[in-house]
This record gives sequence, structure tokens and C-alpha cells, in this order.
Amino acid sequence: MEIWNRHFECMERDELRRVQGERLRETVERVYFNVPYYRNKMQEAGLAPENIQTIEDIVKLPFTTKNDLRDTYPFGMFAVPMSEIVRLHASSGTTGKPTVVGYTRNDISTWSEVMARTLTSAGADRNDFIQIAYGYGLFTGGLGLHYGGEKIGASVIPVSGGNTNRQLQLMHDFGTTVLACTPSYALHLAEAIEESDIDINELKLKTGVFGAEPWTENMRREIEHKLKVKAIDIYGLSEVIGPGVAFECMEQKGLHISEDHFYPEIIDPETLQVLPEGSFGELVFTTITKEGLPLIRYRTRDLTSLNHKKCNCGRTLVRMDKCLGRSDDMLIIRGVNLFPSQIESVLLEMSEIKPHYRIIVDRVNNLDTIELQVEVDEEFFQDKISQLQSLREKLLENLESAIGLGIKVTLVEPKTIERSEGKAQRVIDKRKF
Ligand code: DLL
Repeated sequence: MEIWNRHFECMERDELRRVQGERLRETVERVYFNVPYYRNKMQEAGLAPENIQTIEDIVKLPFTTKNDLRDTYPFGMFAVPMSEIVRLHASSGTTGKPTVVGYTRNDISTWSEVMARTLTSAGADRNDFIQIAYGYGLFTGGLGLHYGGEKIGASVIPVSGGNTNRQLQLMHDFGTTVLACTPSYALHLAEAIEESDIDINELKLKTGVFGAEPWTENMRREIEHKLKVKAIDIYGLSEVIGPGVAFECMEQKGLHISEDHFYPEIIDPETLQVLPEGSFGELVFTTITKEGLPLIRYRTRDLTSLNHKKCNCGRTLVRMDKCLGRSDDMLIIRGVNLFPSQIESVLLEMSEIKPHYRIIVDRVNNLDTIELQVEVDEEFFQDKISQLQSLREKLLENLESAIGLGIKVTLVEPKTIERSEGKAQRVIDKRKF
């Protein structure tokens, strides 16, 4: 399998740490002298740039959070004058103002580089047709994939998200080989193909690069089976750069982080201490080459662990485990911690059920309630009421044994739960805190 940048992707770890230290030192200097917000924070912590010499010194630095970006909205944490910024993106966020990110020309080139690594790692090259069904616009998905696709010389089809019929037509007529979109939209496209006149075997699809939301191994199997592709997980966040932060290789055993650009740590979200290698916790990134919006120890809220073992693909870049939840996605129901992905995993193990679901959380008489609405397979839905009843009971049992919590289950008719064209919104939390 090809590797886009063998020098950095397969670098000896000692050498990589030396590079990381050097780049960290430069970044700290840059933020100290150009971003008053960071200078103040460092001074408060009694730190000057010369206190940061090697990558080990990173633990001395204060953390950055999304709130820091909100407090300095829109451009307060940029480290260059606006005349150097050639692109702005923003992530909408569920509440309040968006988080704004700015790129210099060099940042765009770094982004294209890490996306070229991502696509090459998924097996794509200049002979591929990449259909980009991530949204174009302020969201980083569309343009991130776009620049990477062009960099590797593939034929890029910038269709953006939505308009499912046209997606299928282009996929068929242009001979798309690589599909890029969220896993929930991939599933929707797969079902739309089943219902169309197109025979899946006529399509040339071979790979999917799916990300921007959590998805379980069971969901991967479902998509691979239905779309007849190898489904590769790609991870990123706007604040750090967008997609391209981490990517799976053909081994599908964790996502390689482009750590020559983004230095990862795992911390305990309560104590903020760095956890020993292999521990599960909150992922934190320091960007060590970015110019427009460098971030020091940015708390992602994403929960995962890091694996430093060398991968069979030959890359030495550390791997993060598939990320199945964020600390702020975690529901606490009557004291039990629950991630939506745990429910998804159970659903995908039952063939009578479709992985289209919605979780509704509420509080009635001071007690948390949780309802799962899930679609039943078309054929099964025609069956007798008694059969549906026993299906419901089976599902309840499986859920209870997997998550240790009684959940109200409502089986709904096929195709009644809204399909997502971008990031799926699966939880509706009506509780008022
Ligand atoms: O979602 C960037 C992206 C675009 C990644 C296209 C991959 C593909 P944001 O909108 O800022 O950026 O959302 C970032 O989405 O902190 C995670 O919680 C979640 N996320 C992104 N990729 C994955 C993934 C883009 N592969 C937030 N698995 C992140 C799980 C993911 N969660």
C-alpha cells in the first residue's frame, strides 16, 4: 500500500519527538508574542517561552477550551494579521456563537498535505474518482476532502451533501470509486441505491472515507456490506484543522494521527492529569505547525486512547482508538452513564431492526426517562402484532443486558425517522438543567 509522506509517516519515534519539540518551541514563541490571550495565560502560570524546550515540557502549558475561543470571538486568538488569513471556516455548535477558525496560505497547504495522507492511506490515488458528499461551506468537511483529493491528483466530484438522487446518478454515470461523506449519510445512500433501478454491482465504488461523527464497528460492517466498499474512518475537528487530523489505514485498527503537525495527549477530564500510555480519557491536541490559529493543549472533549505500537502498514504515527463518544454526548440517566453508540451497537446486532433511531431523554416528576424510537425492517413490520411485541421484548432484553438500564422502546414504521445528510442528530434531550 502506498504511503503519501514516508519521511514523516514512518519516522523513527525518537527523531519524531525531536521534531515535535522543535516545532512546539516555535509555536509557543509565536503565540506568546502574537496572541495576548496566550501571553496572559502563560504569565499567570509563571511561564516564559524559554521554559518550553522539549516536547516533554508541554505538560507545563495551560489548556485551551472551546470557551476560550468563544470569549475571543471571532478572531481574538488568531496569531497573524488578518491580511495573512486566506480562509475562514466555522463550526456551528449547538448553542451560542460559532467557533471561527482561520487559515494562512501555509495552513491550507498543511491541510492539503494531511488530507493527501488520509486519502492515500484509504487506498486512493490519481486514478480515482472521489465523490465528496460532505457539505461544502463553513463546515470543513467538503473543502478539506476537496484539497486533499486534488493534491493526490484524483478526479474530484464536488457534489456536496444532500440531493440523494443526484448523488446516485453521478456515482453511476461518472464511475465514482471513492465516496466521502458521514457514515449516517453513507447508510442512507446505500438504502437509496437498494430502492433505485441501480444495481449495486454496476457501481465502481471501492472505498468510503467516512467521519465527522461517531460510528460503531457494527455500523462499519453494515455499510461495507451494503455499499460493497472498504469503509475507512477519518477524524478531525475544525479547531485543529478540519478532517485530516487522524485517519485509518487498510488495517482498520485505529486512526493514525499526523503527529508531526498535531501533538496528542490523553488526560483525565476531572483531574486534568496526563494519563499513562494506553489509558482511556479525553483527547487533547497542540497544533505544532499552524500559523493562523495555533492551539495549545486544546481539549477536544472526545474520548479515546492512544496506541504507540508500530502498525502493520509501516506507519509509526501513533494510533487513536475509534472515537465512540464525547464527554458532552454522554447521557447520565438515573446515574448510569450511557453513550448513544452503545445503543447503536445493540441495534445493529438484530437483523429485524434498522439502524435508524432516535433517543429521547426527558425528566418526569424529577426522574429521568429515556425512550428509544427505532425502525423495524420493512418485511418484519408486516408481521402480526404479537411478533412485533416479542421483537420489542427481545430488544429490551438485549439493551438491558448491554447497558444495565431499562429503556422505553417504541418500534416505528420503516422510513419514519428523518435521514441525515450530514452529521446525524440522534439524541433529543428535553431535560432542563
Ligand atoms: O467534523 C471535521 C471532519 C469532517 C472530520 C469530515 C471528518 C470528516 P467539526 O464539525 O468541528 O469537524 O466536528 C468535530 O466531530 O470533535 C468529534 O466529536 C466528531 N468527529 C469527527 N470525526 C469523527 C470520527 C469535523 N471519525 C467533532 N469519529 C469532533 C467520531 C468524530 N467522531
